Amino acid sequence: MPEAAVHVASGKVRELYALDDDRLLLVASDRISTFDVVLPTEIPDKGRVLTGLAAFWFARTRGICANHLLAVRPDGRSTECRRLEMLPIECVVRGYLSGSGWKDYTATGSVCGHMLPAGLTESSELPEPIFTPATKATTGHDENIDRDTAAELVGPELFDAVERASIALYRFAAQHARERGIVIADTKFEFGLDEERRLVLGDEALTPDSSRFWPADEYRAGGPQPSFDKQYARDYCESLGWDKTEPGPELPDAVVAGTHARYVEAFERLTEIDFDDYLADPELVLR
Ligand code: PZK
Repeated sequence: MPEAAVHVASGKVRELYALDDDRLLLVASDRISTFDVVLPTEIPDKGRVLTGLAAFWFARTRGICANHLLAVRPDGRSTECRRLEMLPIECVVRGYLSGSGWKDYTATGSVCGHMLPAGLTESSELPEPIFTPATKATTGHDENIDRDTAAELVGPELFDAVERASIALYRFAAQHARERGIVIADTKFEFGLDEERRLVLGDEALTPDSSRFWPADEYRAGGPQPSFDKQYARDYCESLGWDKTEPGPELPDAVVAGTHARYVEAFERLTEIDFDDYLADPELVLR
């Protein structure tokens, strides 16, 4: 529990506290959501896996873009961050056609103003990764917006900067992951400005909660892909005939164990660090 930290916000599976005027504490819980519903059963270590992975990427992408990470706490699930003035757009990069990108493509042949080649199928790899900003919906789902709308929200020069940074971050991570058997189909970044109005990457980045991770050995365009981390939970929920409204179902022990193993596997493949070593010394991911 954070000492003398004031709770400032709750996400679906994370909490945000203020440490002082300049610093925030981001705490990742072990809660898991499927079909946008938080389940009553936790996945042990999930918050530590996501925190460690995000910190790993922050440490390795500082040369591409500055980020808000100041420290990883010994609990392995909390990070101290610089407080930023967050931009009002979600910075999504897509390397593959899935989710709302696939939906928009089937309806219009383009995604957020990017004209795409004809004949792509669901989960197709795109010729180049595309930047597809979205609004931050306070309730319900984020909505894709076109480039002009995004540029109006943040200004044209910041729009250019976040697009370039987002694409560069995605390219770096997607190549790193692909070499280790994981497809990062798409990902969402959130940026802010520091006191000098420099662009800084915030939030959590390049985790399975902020991205679509697919097992590369099962990748085949032409339909939906299994989720690297959440597929056991989704399959179990589907098998119940659950209507995907609150409350979600409890997960049986075998599904919890399988899901836990997949999170740990993603961590170990991407970081090349033994997860038990991370638990013993979380700062390992920063070296
Ligand atoms: C910030 N969120 C979303 C995340 C929540 C809510 N470095 C920063 N500076 C200022 N604000 C934020 C950040 C970051 N990151 C992020 N809201 C504000 C969020 C996690 C849990 F409840």
